[in-house]
Amino acid sequence: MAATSVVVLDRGNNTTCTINLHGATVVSWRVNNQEQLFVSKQAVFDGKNPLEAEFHSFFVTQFGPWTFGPQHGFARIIRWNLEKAPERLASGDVEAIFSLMDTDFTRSMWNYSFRLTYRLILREKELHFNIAIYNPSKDLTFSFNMLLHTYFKVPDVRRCQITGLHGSTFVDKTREGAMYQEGRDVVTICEWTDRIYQNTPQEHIITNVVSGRKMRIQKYNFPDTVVWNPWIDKAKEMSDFGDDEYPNMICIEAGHVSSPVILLPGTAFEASQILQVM
Ligand code: TA6
Repeated sequence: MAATSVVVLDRGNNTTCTINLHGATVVSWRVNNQEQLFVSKQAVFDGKNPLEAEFHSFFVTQFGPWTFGPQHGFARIIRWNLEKAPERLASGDVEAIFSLMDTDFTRSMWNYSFRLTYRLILREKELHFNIAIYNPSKDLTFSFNMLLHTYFKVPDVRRCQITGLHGSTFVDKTREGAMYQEGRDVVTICEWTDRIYQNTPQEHIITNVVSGRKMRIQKYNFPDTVVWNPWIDKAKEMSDFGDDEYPNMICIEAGHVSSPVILLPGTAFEASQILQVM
């Protein structure tokens, strides 16, 4: 019998978080039975492709196209290990831990030894992520990018406002990577948007998510924030994203992508993100 590929954290009160071990991808986060994350109806759960148009993947080693392996790196196309099955903490919160190590497959694309640990805690209205990558080598330094690809479910992306971007420099991938400075206090989306904001503050708030509520994103050791929505034409080009689904998602990603993380032998890098329904 095939080993289970889905792990559920259940906090009670219809508050759950479901992780597919393929890419350690969070495919559902329900708070009081309300889904907070966007999953495309076209998402392919075949255990091979990234669970695109879902919620959250790790792009260790590379953000974007990559000469030596798949777009956005390999961590989202590999089955992770369940290091610690969901366990209720004294606080009532539920914790699970996932891990990934180098294999012949990862070494065929990126010839380094690494240990990646990802800890998830489900609280009443919050989801906590903590990611640590360790370089066990005695003499080799490696560098990588890391990004949490977070797709929030929204009734209408045109009504969402994003705080915390004012004054930040951004790379606009829709304009051949031209660089600008954000002049708006709150950012809205009304066309194809694909931007890497650099050195952003630790907190962003998105308004008008599910049920008209706000979502707070707090990030630590992730200096960048990516804002993406494919809009209609780009959505049509994607096989795993419905043509008419773009109004119902907003992708706000905490990452370390403008510059690589450089990890010396025997050292570790840690970063975290807290999502909170307000
Ligand atoms: O994070 C933004 C982005 O890199 C966009 O440029 C767009 O390509 C999106 O991610 C989706 O990428 P994917 O490979 O998952 O289809």
